[in-house]
Amino acid sequence: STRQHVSNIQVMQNFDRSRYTGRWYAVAKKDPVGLFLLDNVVAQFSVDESGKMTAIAQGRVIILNNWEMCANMFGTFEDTPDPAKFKMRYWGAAAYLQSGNDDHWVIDTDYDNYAIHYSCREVDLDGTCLDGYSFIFSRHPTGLRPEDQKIVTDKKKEICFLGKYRRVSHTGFCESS
Ligand code: FEN
Repeated sequence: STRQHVSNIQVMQNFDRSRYTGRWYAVAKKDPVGLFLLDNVVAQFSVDESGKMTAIAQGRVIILNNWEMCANMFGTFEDTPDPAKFKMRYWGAAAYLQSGNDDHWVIDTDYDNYAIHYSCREVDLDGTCLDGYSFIFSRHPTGLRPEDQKIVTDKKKEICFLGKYRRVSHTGFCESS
């Protein structure tokens, strides 16, 4: 398959942020280089009265001395001319969690069942993505519906992350905290 320029990646047409609000369970993820969320990742998107999108995310992390924690992360989104492309500023509730600024693109979603998120952190000289991450989200804690799996596989190919995803397990680790 041909390598894709990040600038040529197709994103969701006419993205509707209000239909995207609510809870999304990560069912698979492609990790970036460096610190990230391990598993039990759940995201909750909101849109405030002025139309600004925000989100909170939880996920399991292992900090120093193999200490398991549930990380609470916050994100605020800056709009861009493309309604499906955002700049996300993120930080953690705890000081040991890394903060940053990432692209946040919605590649595809039907709003009711699945969503494919993409973030390239570093673009190579040839225009391809050198370091990035992606989440496959489901509205259902049990995972993707069989009818959505082909759509998701096709999109993973288009963003050149096919074969780089790991399943995200949900063990209830973050539900008590
Ligand atoms: C996203 C959508 C909803 C909102 C947000 C999202 C992104 C979350 C990110 C999390 C990063 C986590 C980090 C963890 C960390 C896309 C789900 C906000 C980008 C960076 C450790 C691990 C071990 C340690 C210290 C810190 O910092 N983890 O010793």
